[in-house]
Amino acid sequence: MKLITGDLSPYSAKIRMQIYAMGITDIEFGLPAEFMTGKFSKISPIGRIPVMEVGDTIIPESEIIAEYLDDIYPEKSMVGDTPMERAKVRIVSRIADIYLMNNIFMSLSQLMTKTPNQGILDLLLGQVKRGMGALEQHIGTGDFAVGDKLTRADCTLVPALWMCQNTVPRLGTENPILATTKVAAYWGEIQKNEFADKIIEEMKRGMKARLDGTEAKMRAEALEKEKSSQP
Ligand SMILES: N[C@@H](CCC(=O)N[C@@H](CS)C(=O)NCC(=O)O)C(=O)O
Repeated sequence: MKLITGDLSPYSAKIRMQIYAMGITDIEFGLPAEFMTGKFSKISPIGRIPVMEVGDTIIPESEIIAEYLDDIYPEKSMVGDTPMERAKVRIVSRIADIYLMNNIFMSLSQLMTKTPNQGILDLLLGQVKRGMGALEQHIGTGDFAVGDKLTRADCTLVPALWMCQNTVPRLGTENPILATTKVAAYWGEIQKNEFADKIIEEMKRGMKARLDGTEAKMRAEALEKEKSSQP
């Protein structure tokens, strides 16, 4: 199996954290040139990472990949032990994916425009704050997001909260974690977890590559290679 993944991609980081925590060691990681040249929909019609390649089949969407890993390694499954625990894990994971990460991601597009649209930012970051409020109600009070052990809820939340902390202030809005109590306590604690720490370091590496121009250079090289290979 091969995971198409990027260091800074929070949806990819979520799957990497699950793979590390489940102790799966035979999945290859990579990012094809097509992702950098804007042609990734040739590989996966949705055009986004992560994607899991299993033989000739591709599985897009982080939540589907997460479920697939749990299904093929049921003895290591990270979705919880009882129907109620599984429901709670899925709720937290869904809040992180849909209400936090998706809105943050869309708002980041405004950083790439010369004149950011404040209306768009207000709408999307308002939704992030609302999602954070919901998370504050649903998250547990122990060291983990749900129950007393690491689950997929943590794998989704760690990259989502890292994105909240490290990108939302760049959009002119206070880090929404600061307005919470339970989420803030959880965030302080979960960063000590070895698998959380590992993906946070990878995301930092991705952020550095974005900011210092390494990523742009790789994209330019990939585009150049594509151009020179055309007849
Ligand atoms: N719902 C998707 C979202 C994936 C997503 O948005 N990935 C970003 C990187 S974190 C991406 O590939 N963006 C490229 C694009 O939008 O063209 C999932 O859960 O996997």
